[in-house]
Amino acid sequence: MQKLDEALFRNFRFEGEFREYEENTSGHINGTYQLTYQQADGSLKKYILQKINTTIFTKPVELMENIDKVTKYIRSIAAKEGKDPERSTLHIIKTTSGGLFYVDAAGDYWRAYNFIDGCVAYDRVEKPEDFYNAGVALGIFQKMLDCYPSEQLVETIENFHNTPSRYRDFQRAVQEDRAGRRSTVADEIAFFEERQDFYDIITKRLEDGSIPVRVTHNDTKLNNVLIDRKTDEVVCLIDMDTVMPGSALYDFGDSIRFGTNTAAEDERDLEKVRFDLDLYREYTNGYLSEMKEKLMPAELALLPESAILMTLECGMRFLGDHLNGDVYFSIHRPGHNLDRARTQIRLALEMEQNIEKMREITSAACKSV
Ligand code: ADP
Ligand code: GN1
Ligand code: MG
Repeated sequence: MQKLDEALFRNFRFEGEFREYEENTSGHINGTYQLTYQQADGSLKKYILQKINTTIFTKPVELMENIDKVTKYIRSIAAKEGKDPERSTLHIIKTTSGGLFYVDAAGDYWRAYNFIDGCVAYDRVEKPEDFYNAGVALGIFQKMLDCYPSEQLVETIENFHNTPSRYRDFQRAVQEDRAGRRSTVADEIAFFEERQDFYDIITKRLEDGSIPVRVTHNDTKLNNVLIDRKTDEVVCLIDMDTVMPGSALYDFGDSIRFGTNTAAEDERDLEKVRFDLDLYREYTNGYLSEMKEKLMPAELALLPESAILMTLECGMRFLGDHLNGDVYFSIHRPGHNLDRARTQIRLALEMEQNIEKMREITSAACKSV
């Protein structure tokens, strides 16, 4: 863990006296720290401080402008709907000079948010109702941003969910074999090669206009969803670095990828990794209770396939990173990215076997009131 200097914190408009900080290691990309400040009345107030991973997010200025625009917009809608704007989305804590981020002497970019208290971001579904509620929350999020002009947002990572482009990156990783691991993962590589004709199911429809470009979150896994510890209500979606123009199917598919897994994303015992069809039903019912009138028939028809696609895409990204020598996703043990890739393979296989049932569930959710 990087040791932080209190002097860094003084660059932000945090209220009170600094008391302590701790690291949160659940994300794979940014450095996340939870800071505690004591207020004059003795109460404690928390903040989130993050070091933006600028190797991955090469446009941190535009990224922060995106987040500023979208979070302000969500807060204004929440206020109109009588909801608490401060719990409806992230709120950037400005730097002492009024900026959206602080650049330190080493050139690292730091940003801060309000800490949304009393919440938990689960790494696995614990109660099916939570997953239903997460589906509702994604629907509300997409609906709120439905009228937001997507051209005002910068693509923070180009081709982020362009699966054919991800597959080309994967093929390059296989070819270059930078970490010398290719021969040990031949079966896993073959798995992704065998499915290459499937990878353009969303991009080709975005290109020919048969499905629309919307403002989407693009990283909707459950640990980017805050759930109230006491009421179990979904409070909001966090981790807004990839909010940009995309397809609603990316968000739905990625939520299913992560949440329907009966085990952790990095589980080593693959016997524990199953695709839970009941959880697919929960999320689909929740999501479509908000979005079924908004989505076009061509989008509704692709919901089950989008789950398989996002699982395959994530799997090839993990395996590609394993082949590249673990340069993208944070790892906490040797072979971590390979373990993650294997869970995605297992899940995608089970989804493929259940595709008809997934279609039935999706059609039923479209018909129900
Ligand atoms: P990464 O991009 O690395 O995934 P996240 O922005 O998702 O980073 O943050 C990592 C974790 O920190 C989240 O899963 C959540 O547990 C916690 N977290 C982040 N922002 C907040 C916030 N504003 N309030 C409460 N918890 C937060
Ligand atoms: C990363 O940032 P985090 O941990 O929420 C990744 C997602 C992957 C996910 C897999 C910017 O998400 O695309 O689906 O890991 N984010 C980025 O767990 O690459
Ligand atoms: Mg995250």
